[in-house]
Amino acid sequence: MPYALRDADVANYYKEGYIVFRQILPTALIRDLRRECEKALRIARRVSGAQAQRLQPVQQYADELDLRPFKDYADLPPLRAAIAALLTPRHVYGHADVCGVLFEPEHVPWCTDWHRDITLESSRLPAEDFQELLLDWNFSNQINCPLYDDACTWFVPGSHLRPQNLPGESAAAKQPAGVGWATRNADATAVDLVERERACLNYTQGMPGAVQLRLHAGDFCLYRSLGWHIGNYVPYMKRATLHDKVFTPEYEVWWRQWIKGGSPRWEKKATAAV
Ligand SMILES: O=C(O)CCC(=O)C(=O)O
Ligand SMILES: [Fe+2]
Repeated sequence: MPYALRDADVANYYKEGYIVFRQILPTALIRDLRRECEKALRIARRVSGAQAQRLQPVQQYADELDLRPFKDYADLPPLRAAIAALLTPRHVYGHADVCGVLFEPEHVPWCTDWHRDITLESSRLPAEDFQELLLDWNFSNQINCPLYDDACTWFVPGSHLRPQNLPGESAAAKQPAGVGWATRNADATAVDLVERERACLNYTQGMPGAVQLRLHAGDFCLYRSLGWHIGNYVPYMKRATLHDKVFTPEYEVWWRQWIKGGSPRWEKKATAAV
């Protein structure tokens, strides 16, 4: 049965910048993915240490993981249909060399900085091109698809439409001591874990207009990652959340050049809807 997507849901995605397809993964697929993600967690901690946030792309570890469930996720008909209905049939997720998994830290709570994944500065684009790109719906559609209940991600609805930050957003994004990416690898014996958890929560909650994305196992959340967002993590809440992107062919070309450090131009006409 196709996933029921109402016009109001589509309109809301454009306005708010995020949407959740509730319980769209079948239980058998969740089970298979959990099994492989258990292995992926061990790999992530081996490769990046106890505080590892992710393993991405999972394809890189094909010799240790069974990638079939990830392929099943990428091919899932109701999911493909829901994305086609929300965006267009040209929007495709589940690229094997992009899809990864987000995990909980082993010992110490931490949060990322409040951030936008791409800004005028990091886009390396002229201001007018960045403006085009910001308003282009093919751009910066990111996925969090949890295999366990997951309330780590917070998002500021509507912020994806604003090229300029509001003064309160810029102020709230400044990290006080002890929170943010830079403090991820704190020594578990040297920090008070409860104080650390509280500091991360206060910082996370301090962003005006932020909402906590409360996701359940098998939900699929799509969000415009050029809007303000954060991940806030505690070691006692298990996390294995597929982390992925939706590409059009044109956006994929742009993104692959940009992520390698290039400065590709953004051609608006090349991305027009068909
Ligand atoms: O953990 C999350 O859900 C968000 C992670 C994130 O925004 C990032 O690593 O850029
Ligand atoms: Fe991010």
